[in-house]
Amino acid sequence: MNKLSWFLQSKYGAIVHWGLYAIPAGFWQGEYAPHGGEWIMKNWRSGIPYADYAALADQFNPENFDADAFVRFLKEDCGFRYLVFTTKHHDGFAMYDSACNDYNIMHTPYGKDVTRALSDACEKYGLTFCLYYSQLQDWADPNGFGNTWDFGPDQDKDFRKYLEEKCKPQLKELLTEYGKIGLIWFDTPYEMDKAQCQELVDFVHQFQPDCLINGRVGYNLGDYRQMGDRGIPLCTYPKPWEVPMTLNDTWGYRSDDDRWKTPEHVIRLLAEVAGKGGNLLLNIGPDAQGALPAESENILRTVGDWMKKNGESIYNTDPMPDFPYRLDTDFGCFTYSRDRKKLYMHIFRYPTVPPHQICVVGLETKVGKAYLLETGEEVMCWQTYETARDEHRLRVRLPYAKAPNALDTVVVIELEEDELRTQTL
Ligand code: FHN
Repeated sequence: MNKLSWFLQSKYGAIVHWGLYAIPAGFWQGEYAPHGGEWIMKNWRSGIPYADYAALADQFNPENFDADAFVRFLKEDCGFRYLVFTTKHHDGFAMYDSACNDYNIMHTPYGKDVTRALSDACEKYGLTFCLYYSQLQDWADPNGFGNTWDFGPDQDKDFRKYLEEKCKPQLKELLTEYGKIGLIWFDTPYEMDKAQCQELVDFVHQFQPDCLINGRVGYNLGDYRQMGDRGIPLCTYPKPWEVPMTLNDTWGYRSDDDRWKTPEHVIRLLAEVAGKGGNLLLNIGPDAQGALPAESENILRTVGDWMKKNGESIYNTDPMPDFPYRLDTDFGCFTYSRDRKKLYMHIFRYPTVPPHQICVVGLETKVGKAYLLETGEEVMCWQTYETARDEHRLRVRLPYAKAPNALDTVVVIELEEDELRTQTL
């Protein structure tokens, strides 16, 4: 099996940003920190001194965090297929038991290895466990990139020393002590040169040859393309890719960030991203106690309920060939089954006006029957070729005046040919 297979089939992953930054939650000494969240140490005024920020470790004590329940929720209630956990973000604090560097979770009142607890729970519930690791930025290390207020200009630092003394030893711990890792999620390679990035790729593969590496290892040396944060390509991108997406505006928890996306928004993103061939990596930012904000939990649960009934139209789908123009009005989008036998029509804007019909122009492939994915109820559909207009038209007539699922009603359209042909302009 191709080592990318699990990734391509997953389509929906969670990235969890959790670290010391969840304690200040966007406010330092009572003062609002612009672009706070996980960047608060760097973004508050001219930078929070390392000694002050590190003192947060003395307060970190999420006593009631239950990794088992957390992972069960992600897998069984939300429908995620993989979990990427921030084992070390740019602040340099390791959320695992690191023998090679004391700045880690074991030296907090909590004193337990959450990375191990999460990896064990992932194994138990069948969620692919993956690691986020900030390979260059490390605001706690004199030779890591980014902390210029404590350690001086970045160009004067000895990055080789950082690589050899912190980055590689920690990666080795993570790759040898936490079981099988689905993928390593590097971030912000910034000024690393290509040889250094390749060195990290080889280093990872030395311990786990099948571990995938995301594009942000640098220079496209990873196994798949990492789109920019919240960056969805306009067209289908036929090679493997993933887009990291926030649920509100920040990644790490901040108490005042209430710009939540709606469940509809997330479901529609999922369909759009899957249709364009990618994976949606949705962010979760637990608070300092490890609890999810209620809004976040509700959104994830609603999306998960939809996935339970309609997941077939997302998981294990293939990129859709691009249509030459936008389909009909703004009804929604298509996803395409990997066995090439079905098109899934995701209806976002349901035609409430009689005859409750959607007309798709430009599909040449012969279609068979159509039905509602959630109930199996057959839906009338027919194709015509209009000579004078030179248009292939597929009409789908929906049986109800009201959307059967207001979030996204999925109609399955069976295909009678293996190739999906669209009309060229
Ligand atoms: O700087 C980080 C940021 O904190 C967050 O982790 C995101 C997630 O994609 N990545 C970086 C910026 O691209």
